[in-house]
This record gives sequence, structure tokens and C-alpha cells, in this order.
Amino acid sequence: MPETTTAPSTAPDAAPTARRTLRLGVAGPVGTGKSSLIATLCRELSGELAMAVVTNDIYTDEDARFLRSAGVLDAERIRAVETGACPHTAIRDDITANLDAVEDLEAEFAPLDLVLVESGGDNLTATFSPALIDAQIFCLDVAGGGDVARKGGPGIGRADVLVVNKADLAPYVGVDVERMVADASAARDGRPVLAVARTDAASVARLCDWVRGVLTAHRSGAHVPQDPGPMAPHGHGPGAGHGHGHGHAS
Ligand SMILES: Nc1nc2c(ncn2[C@@H]2O[C@H](COP(=O)(O)OP(=O)(O)O)[C@@H](O)[C@H]2O)c(=O)[nH]1
Ligand SMILES: [Mg+2]
Repeated sequence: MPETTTAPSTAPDAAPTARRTLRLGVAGPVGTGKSSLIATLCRELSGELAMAVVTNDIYTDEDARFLRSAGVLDAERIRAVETGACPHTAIRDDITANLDAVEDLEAEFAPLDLVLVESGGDNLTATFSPALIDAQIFCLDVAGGGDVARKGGPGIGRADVLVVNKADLAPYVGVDVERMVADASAARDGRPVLAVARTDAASVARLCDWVRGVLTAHRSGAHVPQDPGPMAPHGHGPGAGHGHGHGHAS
């Protein structure tokens, strides 16, 4: 008969407080400003929080190089996971490479307060596994169009916060930011939505306050990681439907 060696995490004597380090995912389509958002968070928060970053690049370490060159964090605190053709799998279905990178950073730079994990954004629906991260930001930008927030999907609907990014570009692309935020809020049953522009200090301050709030809740055990849900079945590459495709049973 197999021996039971580990108590389930729901055991009544489980520690009331969580890990010190908050693992925060940043997901969203390519180009919506995830790396820039991470650079901004590092710039604003690394004076008060011990931080590290994991990027998920498809074929290169471009995002990690961008962040290192931004000079907002020591270069060795930024790790790249190269995810191949299917970047969302590495943050959702086979999280081993990312978990290794996060745990290496946490061991090497202990004690860390915050590890940011950037998804290799490839589409609108990729979300992180709650086994990899404790909370997630989903990033859209105004240049993607004002109606994109209404389209929903697991990240838009249920990420811990939705960032409507590059709000400074709204007048140039004919998007009403307030309307986009209101549509997104409706699609999220009132979960938080923040309009952010990296040049707008007040919007950056609101985002930093949100991060501090999640960190505090995480440490007290009050924050419960949510699973936004799996992405829809999809295909990759040229010839829609002929590329790699996979779905989920439930
Ligand atoms: N106008 C404007 N451009 C931004 C902002 N944030 C990022 N960008 C630009 O958007 C582009 C994509 O940003 P990046 O962070 O690489 O996006 P990622 O692919 O989601 O990581 C870059 O040219 C950034 O300089 C912003 O707040 N306002
Ligand atoms: Mg990036």
C-alpha cells in the first residue's frame, strides 16, 4: 500500500501565511507593452522591494535583453526562458522551465519580495497556470481597438487586474479610454481595470499600489490565486488550422 507522505495543502494545520515571494504573471498579446510595464514596475518598486524577472521569449531572449538594457534591475536578476513555437504552453500546461527559473531566482536572491513572469504573449487568451504564479496582470493596449475588451476570454475576464495600456495613444487611434475601461469592467464583473500610460505618473502609481496591495494580501494569506481558465483550442502558424493545435478536455 502506498505511503502518504505529504499532507494536502487544505490541511487544517497548513501554515496560515503564504510564501514571502509574490509570483506575478504579466500576460497579453504581443506588443501591448508587457516588457515596458515590467520595466516600469522594476523602476518604481525595486527601491522598496527585492525583485526578479522571468521572460518567456519564443525564439530569442529579446525581452530579457530589453529589460537588462533598460538598467532597471541587475542583469542577473532577469532570466529568459525560451519557449519555442508555443509560448503559452510553457506558462499554462508544462510550467517546468518557468518554475525552475522562478525557484532558481528565489534561491539565489533570497529573500525576494516579487518575481514578475512575462508570458510569451502570442494571442488574446493565454493565461498562466495558478501552479506557476500567484496573481496575474492581463495587458491590452488602446491601439488594439476599443472593442477588444468586450471580446472577453479568460485573461480579459478573470485576470486579477486588466491593464488598458498605452492610454496616451488613445486620441491618435480614436479610442475612448473611459469607455474601454467601462466595457472591460462590465466584462469582468467589476474586477479591477486600470488605464495606464508609462508617461502618466498617476496611472503608474495606481498600478504600483495595486501590486503592493496584492503583495500584502499574499503575505497575510488573504489572497487566493485564481485560475482564469484554459485558453480555447487554437492553431499556430501559416495555414490556419494546419499548424500545431491543441485543446483541453475540460
Ligand atoms: N505610447 C506608448 N507606447 C508604449 C507604452 N508602453 C509600451 N509602449 C511601446 O509599445 C511597444 C511594445 O512594447 P513591449 O513592452 O515590447 O510589448 P510586449 O510585446 O507586450 O512586451 C514598444 O515600442 C514600446 O515602446 C506606453 O505606455 N505608451
Ligand atoms: Mg515583451
